[in-house]
Amino acid sequence: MNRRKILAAAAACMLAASLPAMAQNYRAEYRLSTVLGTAFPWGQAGERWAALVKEKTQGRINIKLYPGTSLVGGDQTREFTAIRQGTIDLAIGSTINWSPQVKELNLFALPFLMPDYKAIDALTHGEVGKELFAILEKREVVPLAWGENGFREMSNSKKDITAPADMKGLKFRLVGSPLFLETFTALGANPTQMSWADTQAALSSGAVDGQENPLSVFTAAKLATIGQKHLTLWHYVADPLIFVVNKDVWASWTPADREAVRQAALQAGQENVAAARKGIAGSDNEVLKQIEAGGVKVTSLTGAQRDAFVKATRPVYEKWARSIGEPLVKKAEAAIAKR
Ligand code: X2X
Repeated sequence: MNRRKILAAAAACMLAASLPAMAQNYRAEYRLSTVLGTAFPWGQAGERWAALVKEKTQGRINIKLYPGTSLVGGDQTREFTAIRQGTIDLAIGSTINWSPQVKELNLFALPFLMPDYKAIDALTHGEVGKELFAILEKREVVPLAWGENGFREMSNSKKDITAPADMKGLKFRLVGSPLFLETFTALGANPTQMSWADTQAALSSGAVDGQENPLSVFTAAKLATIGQKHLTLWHYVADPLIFVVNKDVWASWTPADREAVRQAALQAGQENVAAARKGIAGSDNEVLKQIEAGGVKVTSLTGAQRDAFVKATRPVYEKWARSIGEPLVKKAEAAIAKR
């Protein structure tokens, strides 16, 4: 080796030694899974999380967004398993899609548990949220922050729905655990499980008559243009989103970088909740106006009409409360009563 080469090698050694030891194991890219893309608040949250992480880690952690749950071929109910197995490094996932593997996440899908946004917040920001994060940790993923998909409203191509009897025989596309199928069956409908990837085609062709999703999804996916002209605001369930990292990936980062990823998730999560509620919550009903302008008949339920849906689904609620765990459900009910 000549003198120049020796000096260059020594300089390279010094540079390597000056980097945090772990940084040498960092990958060029980390894969972030979401169901919805950047036309939706959910996908935007993924983009934002990635950008904030890049900024806060000075580019040491480079995250690429894979929307459409493409890392599991669009099969969103397999996402949680793929995070555990390491096919997915990070995810922003709906409680619905992970509920087949984490039964406690069915909590948010108990029909009519959460009457309003304060009720969602009372769970995610309180003891219940902490307990659910502890459960996820035991399942070997690292939960960092809450986001929101939203209250799921029901639409269909056939008729206005104000009572369970109106749902009789209508084919609804649903996703998630059997709790959803049981809820719609109890209401007299004809539900079928299908991933989001297949839903728009099934609605277009008339293979199914209806679906249930938050209004932000209804508008961004332009469901009114594929025949979904009847919308019932019943707020029967809401799905929060959870920001997580695979446990081994998390362990491979320096403590300072982990903290940066956590802070980025908290910030992106907060912005995501605001975006998911924009034009929908409180006095701001811009989104509803837009939907009506698109020729959709929007039906709000009276208290008595809503009670009929609550009553019809109560046996499903009680059955699933046992499966989720009575103490957790009681804790959630108490937090909501106190909100
Ligand atoms: O598939 C759906 O309905 C969606 C996009 O809302 C979820 O991933 C739960």
